[in-house]
Amino acid sequence: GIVGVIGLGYIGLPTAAILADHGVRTIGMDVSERNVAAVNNGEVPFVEPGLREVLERAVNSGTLTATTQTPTADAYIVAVPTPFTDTHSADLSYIEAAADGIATKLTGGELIILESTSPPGATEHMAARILSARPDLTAEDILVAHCPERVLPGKIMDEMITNDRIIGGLTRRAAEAARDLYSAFCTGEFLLTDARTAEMAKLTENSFRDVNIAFANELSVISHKLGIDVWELIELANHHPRVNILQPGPGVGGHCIAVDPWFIVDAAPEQANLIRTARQTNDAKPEWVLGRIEQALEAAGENPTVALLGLAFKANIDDLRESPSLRIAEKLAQRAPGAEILAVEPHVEELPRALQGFSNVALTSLDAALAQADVVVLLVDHDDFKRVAPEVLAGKTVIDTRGTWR
Ligand code: SAJ
Repeated sequence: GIVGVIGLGYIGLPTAAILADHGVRTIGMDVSERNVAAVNNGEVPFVEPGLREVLERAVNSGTLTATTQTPTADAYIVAVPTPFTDTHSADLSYIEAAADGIATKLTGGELIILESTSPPGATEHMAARILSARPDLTAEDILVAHCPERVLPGKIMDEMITNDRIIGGLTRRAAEAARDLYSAFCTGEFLLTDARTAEMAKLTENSFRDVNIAFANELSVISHKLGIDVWELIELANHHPRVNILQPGPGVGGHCIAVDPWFIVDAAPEQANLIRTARQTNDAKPEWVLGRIEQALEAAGENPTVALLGLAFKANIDDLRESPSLRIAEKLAQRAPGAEILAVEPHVEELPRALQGFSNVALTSLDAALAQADVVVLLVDHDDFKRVAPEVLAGKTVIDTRGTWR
């Protein structure tokens, strides 16, 4: 059968490429004409190691094509964004738009899989929306399941094949049909459950990580106050057989860990206290880092130059979504008009939009920034930055938010 993948972003495109590379006729759909044209040329519109080769192979062999219209297919995989609104609730409008498009194509018997990270109940909502657009169909005529994606950006091409998959069906039959589809390429274990539990499982995984990082970030603030090296502290504590603390940093970014816990808070506001506090702790970390930078700039005298190393939300990727580093750069540009800010981000070619229009900010090479800076702030532990020799930093004020240079 034909698989239609709705949304060709960080998850949908690798999914479509891997399916097609395993011989499944796949049609990818995206609202962006630019992305669709890129994909049809075998080009990846973002950075993900290993994706280009697989995409090229799939496009050249003719098993993958892309279009801006919802395709007619036997199975659909919905991988569209679920951003959150100003009030921290999930914005389901992209899922609804995908459902509306799919509804026009159904003849009965199709499998529809929601992969987008979703608040509890979203899969039922999607199915209800499809059925209300198609009163000629009943719930038994469509197979609907939620299979949350849990691949790690930067390692997507491996993890998509090897990770275990949670498959939550609205019915048992839907879960089994989804399992059959994923078995075309996935070598991990298939864990069948209901849709709500699957939705919550994904949110729980990311909240687990958020809470643990919040613990590390709180420790770093406490350690700074007490004159303790937090990285040594955590390393020592982690020698205990039952302790495994994550790493502090300038805050938590990305489109998942910084977002998903809010869906749990929104679903159970009275009960989700620890999860909310962790989110707030991590969200407050950039402001704490900014305070330290401002102090260093004050001590550096008139018109200081500050190098900000890294704008991405984590190491070795170009993804700027919800990036604490980018937020720090933007706020510093506003608050320190007298300072010269040299931003270094080897994975982007031009200054991100959030930083354009500030006359005190420039995107420069690592070497140029290090040569000129009075204050050096390491925000992202990109491999390029790990190689900086200690002599180059001598005489400068260094704020290492990741413990990379200790
Ligand atoms: N971070 C720290 N300290 C750490 C680990 C991470 O500060 O010890 C920061 C990172 O710098 C980054 C943020 O947390 O700003 C998130 O990075 P990440 O590498 O933890 O996770 P993501 O957002 O790239 O991907 C996560 C993964 N979830 C889990 O590991 C539980 C991934 O498996 C999910 O598929 C993905 O979210 C998603 O799409 O939900």
